[in-house]
Amino acid sequence: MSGAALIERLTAGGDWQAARPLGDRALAAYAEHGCLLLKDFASAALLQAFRDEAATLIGLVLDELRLDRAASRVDRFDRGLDLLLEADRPRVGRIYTAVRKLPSVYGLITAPRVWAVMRQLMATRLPGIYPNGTGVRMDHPAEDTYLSPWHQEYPYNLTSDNAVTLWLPLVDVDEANGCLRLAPGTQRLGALPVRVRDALNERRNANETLEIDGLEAILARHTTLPVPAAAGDALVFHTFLLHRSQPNRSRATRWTLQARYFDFLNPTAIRHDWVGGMNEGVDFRRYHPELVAGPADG
Ligand SMILES: O=C(O)CCC(=O)C(=O)O
Repeated sequence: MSGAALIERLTAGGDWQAARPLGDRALAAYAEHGCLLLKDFASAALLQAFRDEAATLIGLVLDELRLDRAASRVDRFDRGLDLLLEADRPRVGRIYTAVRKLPSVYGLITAPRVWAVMRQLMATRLPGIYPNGTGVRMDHPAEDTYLSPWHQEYPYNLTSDNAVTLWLPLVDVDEANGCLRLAPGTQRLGALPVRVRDALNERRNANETLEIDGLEAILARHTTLPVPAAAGDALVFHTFLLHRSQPNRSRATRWTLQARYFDFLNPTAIRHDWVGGMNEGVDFRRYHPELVAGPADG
């Protein structure tokens, strides 16, 4: 299947207010490919609320640093963020930690439409959310340090092997600013063995903690494709689906929201007492010694 045909197959629209918004075609595509692109998923009001709230945070820090946003080269809700990046990069790191606490973020990730989709995708009546797996990424132009290499979500978040990530762009994403790259169908491989580099993320870069063993050979057997999306669309994908970041080569920050959901009724989740992963201080090796490949260094 061509990339365009595959994207078309993964794209789902619909009445997001309905109790069961996903139709049979979308559910079949998810079962086969492990991912879906939900068009116009987020409510416009919540998206706007996020932009207003983020603009407020940025404005407060600009004022504190006595920076004049009129000098900004960005003409968007995050006007002035470029000035903050130049003036005080560590401070922008603290804004990164703060934005996930905004009310609009909770509104977006706990909207009834999200729970409806999660109930359908996981075929469960009791989905849960993994609080430490919620975040708002700010990927800045030409800054590659925090880009995520190919990975599955499962070893980072554990909890349930029936689990879904919601990845929601807060600005349009494309090949220029780095939309997500997915390997559809790889969820069927199950949890892949990993080399453990920093089991508890003590070095504070989650992207350098685990490394999939034999990755090149796995990728050689699968199609991978970039998935451009508009602000307010949502990508939903299975916890075993291989995916990775792409660099931001545009002139503005790429803002995206991530939240992770799991099935409370899943046998693995029950056996493990719904325990989360490294963000909850849990060492993956304790729960999955069979998935640890090669000599461990961390
Ligand atoms: O947004 C990105 O660049 C990567 C995000 C990702 O891989 C994840 O949230 O698991």
